Amino acid sequence: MKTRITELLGIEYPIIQGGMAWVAEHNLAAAVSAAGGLGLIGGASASGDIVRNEIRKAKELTDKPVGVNVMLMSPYADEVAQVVVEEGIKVVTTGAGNPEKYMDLWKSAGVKVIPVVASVALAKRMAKYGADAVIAEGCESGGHIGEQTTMSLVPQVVDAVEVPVIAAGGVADGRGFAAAMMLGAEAVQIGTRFVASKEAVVHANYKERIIKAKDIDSEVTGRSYGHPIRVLRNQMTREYLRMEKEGAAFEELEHLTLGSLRKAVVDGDMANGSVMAGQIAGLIKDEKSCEEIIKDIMTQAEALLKIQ
Ligand code: TUI
Repeated sequence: MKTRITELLGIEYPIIQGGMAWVAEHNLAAAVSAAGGLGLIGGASASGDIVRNEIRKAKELTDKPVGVNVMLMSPYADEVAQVVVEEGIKVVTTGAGNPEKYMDLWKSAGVKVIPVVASVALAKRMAKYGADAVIAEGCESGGHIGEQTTMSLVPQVVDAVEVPVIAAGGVADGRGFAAAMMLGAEAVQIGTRFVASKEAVVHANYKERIIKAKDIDSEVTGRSYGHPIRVLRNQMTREYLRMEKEGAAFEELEHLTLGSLRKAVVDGDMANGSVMAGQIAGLIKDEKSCEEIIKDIMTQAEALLKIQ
């Protein structure tokens, strides 16, 4: 399937991987790229040197292009922005902020810039500042989210900008992919489905928690502080939401979620960890290789899209 995104990125299938903190490391990124999608290394809150090392390891695993996601709230965002240029990365996605101040640096180095947006206003602004495409990410997604659902955000962004739009949030199979195309998207970004992949270097408990998740198992912490983060419900979220309801100070709660992502991904602590996942976790029933995930999505989507 050819779209402006497959052409722009030189990839076989219009599927890109989310830049998930702690999860999107070199093994996953290389596996998604090798399978014909676009794999990304998640810069998250890692230093420039850590990201540089991840990029180099990914390049040892695949000749296909691998991108980097720059998490703009990271204290290391400036150095990671520089590292991607030094390492010859050709595609950058950004999240959790406005990447305007890096646009000149990246564009002049020939880097394709694809910001995640959660509103039409930011999509328009990014297109004006030279973004090559935008990712319209609905609040079904895991992690840091906006307010709009994928279903309403994607067509509104498609109508507002000329650049191609990638849909994110709530896509884990060919039906979701086909629906995104019907909304006018030219690719999808997939996160949660790739967490439960064979190649994801994530604690087995995390994958199992996603596979066992029901539709209603996710919760949003931090809404009242303007820091909404979608995670699967556990002891930590119950405590967090109780304290949030009682009006606890943001600083008091922040430590509950920030360091706790590592607890979930690395230690497999499903009680105290921050188990970030999208609402579509309930649809995911098994661990598959990235290649199987991508092939299954494309086979199912192509059959559906031919019917109409
Ligand atoms: O970035 C994400 N998802 C994430 S990042 C993350 S790690 C983290 N660590 C510390 C603090 C916060 C997060 C876990 N999950 N998705 C992309 C995304 N970006 N979703 C929503 C947005 C967004 C929201 C508002 C982008 C821009 C924006 O407004 C910026 C502006 O200035 O208008």
